[in-house]
Amino acid sequence: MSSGAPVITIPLSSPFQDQKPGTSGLRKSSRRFAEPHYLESFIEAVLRTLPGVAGGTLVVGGDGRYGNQRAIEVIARMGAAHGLARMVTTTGGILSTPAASHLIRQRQAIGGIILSASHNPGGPEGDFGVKVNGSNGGPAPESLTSAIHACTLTLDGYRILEAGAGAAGVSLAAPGMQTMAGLTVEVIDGVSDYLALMEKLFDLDRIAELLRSDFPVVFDALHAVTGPYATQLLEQRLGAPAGTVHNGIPLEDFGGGHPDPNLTYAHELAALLLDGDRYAFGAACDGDGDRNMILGRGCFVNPSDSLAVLTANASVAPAYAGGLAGVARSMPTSAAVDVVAKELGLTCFETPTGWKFFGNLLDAGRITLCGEESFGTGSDHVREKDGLWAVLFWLQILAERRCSVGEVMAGHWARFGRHYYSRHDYEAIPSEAAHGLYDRMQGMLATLSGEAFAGRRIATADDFRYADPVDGSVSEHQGLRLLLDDGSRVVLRLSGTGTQGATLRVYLERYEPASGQLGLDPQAALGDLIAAINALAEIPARTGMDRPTVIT
Ligand code: VG1
Ligand code: CO
Repeated sequence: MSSGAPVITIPLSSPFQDQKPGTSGLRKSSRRFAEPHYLESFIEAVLRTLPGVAGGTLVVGGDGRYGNQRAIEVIARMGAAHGLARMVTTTGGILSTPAASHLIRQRQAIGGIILSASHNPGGPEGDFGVKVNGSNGGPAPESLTSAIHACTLTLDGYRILEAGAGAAGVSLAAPGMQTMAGLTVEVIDGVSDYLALMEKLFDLDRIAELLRSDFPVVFDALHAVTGPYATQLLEQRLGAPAGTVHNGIPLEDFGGGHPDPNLTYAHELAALLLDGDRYAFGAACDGDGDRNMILGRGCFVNPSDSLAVLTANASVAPAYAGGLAGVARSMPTSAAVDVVAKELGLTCFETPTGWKFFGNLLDAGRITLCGEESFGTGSDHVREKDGLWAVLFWLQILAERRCSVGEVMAGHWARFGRHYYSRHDYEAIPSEAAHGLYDRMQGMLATLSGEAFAGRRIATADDFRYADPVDGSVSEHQGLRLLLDDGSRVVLRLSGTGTQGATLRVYLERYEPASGQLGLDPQAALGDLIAAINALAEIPARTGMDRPTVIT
């Protein structure tokens, strides 16, 4: 440490072990984070493991949830004790995940710490989280998270600048420079750099023209991080009327809501678009701003379809007019984008769930667009999924095509065929029941090939394994797949992001060619697959639930 200000080393009575290897951060209840030394222990492991901390620059911010500002203060004091040279943070500590990714890249930082539990509820009774990103701006790769995990197992103490020493604390009230012993704390406006990036990628003037025509839009920030971004972007830059952004003030408990943009948790927005006719376009993002939900009048865009539509229409956005290097989707995401990629002569990669698996492909220039079925879409402009980027991309397409969202979808299916798709989530089931169900299915896989299933035959039953085409690293056990002989699929996974019990995800998919029936209700179109997997995996009996908690 350069300054000689008092650093205290606090010994830990029991080493901190509560971190799963392979997860890009730590997501637990706020109560857990309030336990003495809990947050500090994890930050210690991060600061000991992340390369370049001494003398480096670190980006820190979060989605505004309860605990955000305290964590920024702790990271500053611990960063100072570890010889960090500069911490870049934002007014109010508000920084969306994609904006953080951009900032890390722009500032050539050693990485970032994003304080968020993403789409999980916040507040003293909700969840808190600490995500670690690397110097490419993306979620820490498995090699780094495993090293952080290993470090948490051997911690004997942590180093922190004594409160009151070197600085009274970090003030996040306004942009400016502060120092804390040898550490420079730079507080910036977290929104403007991100807006400048969007300005480069899209023709915002053209979108503004669309919004000035008879095209009313609504955006629900769910009282989470995108409020300030969306207000500046939609209402100030693009000229949408004041009030276009609903729930635009970030609150520590998200107003008691669940900041997850899906039909269940963003039901107010869904009702505006699906039951009313006031708006032509609606969108929402999650707690930390990396997810998006797109709605048209009477029309919900399935996220897997959204990735396919963006790929098929990429040339309307200036940033992608020159063509795409390739595309990627996570394994449980529907193959809608595969069909588009094939037609356009693009390579389409299939990765495990989680944005970190796109990182190498993006860094190597092998892909330009990528996405997940879980409302995540993004491109090589940052190394995270990006909710508002997806909203702008859709508006760019609509500004060019001058038609409704429903017409875009109908036109897409008429050209490429339709992948009927649904995800059924069984949330907060007792861990033993979930693992019992999953382990049983895993054990049965070898016997399932060739068996009859929902009037088809199972062509392949396997546990998805991914070999990274860039660095050759292998990730095993990424989800159970039943691939049927007509191209339909059922996939089972256990969530890695829940904090209560376990969450079982069942992914269902069936392809209907362009000449077939394109206007069915997805639940009806997938009815036989749903019944078959419920029976085979004994889902109702083993979960004790006769229907999923969330259906997408
Ligand atoms: C979920 C989604 C996954 C996504 C992850 C992080 O994981 O299914 O696609 O990458 O959340 O998203 P899981 O393991 O619960 O299925 V976020 O918005 O928390 O950064
Ligand atoms: Co998120």
